[in-house]
Amino acid sequence: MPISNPSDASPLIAIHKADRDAHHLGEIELTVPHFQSVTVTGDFQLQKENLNDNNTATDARANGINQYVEVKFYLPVLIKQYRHFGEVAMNGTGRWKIQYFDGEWHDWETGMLIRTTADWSAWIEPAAGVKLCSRVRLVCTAVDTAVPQSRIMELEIKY
Ligand SMILES: [Ca+2]
Repeated sequence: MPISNPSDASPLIAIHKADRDAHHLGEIELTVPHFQSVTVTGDFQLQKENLNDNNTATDARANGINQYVEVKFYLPVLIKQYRHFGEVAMNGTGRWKIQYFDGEWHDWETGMLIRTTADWSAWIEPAAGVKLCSRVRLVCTAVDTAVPQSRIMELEIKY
């Protein structure tokens, strides 16, 4: 029904906007299954698809600084925390960072220590906070000197 009086419309608009925000914010909180459903792109040396294949026995490998794996979402999502699973051949000298894209690339987490044990890190909430983004990247910022090659069994990001 058309509303001819603007004073009648504004409360309705406010209610609708609140409903819309609640509805959409609920939908776009990233989950691990959503993160794992994306086919990655990027320029890791080897096996980039192993980063989010829900298998902690398969590793992704980088052998150069700035090599990355990218996860692109169909719609923007909210990210809040991440964890990663290590590989025992590493000696701990490798470093990663995570970037997010909201129209341009930003660092979300930097100085991530490569893991040297076959287990998960804790869930980590970067100091940069919750971000709404359409893509994320894991980037190699230092190649582990053990092989030399930086290996990661699995990365998980979620709200
Ligand atoms: Ca894997």
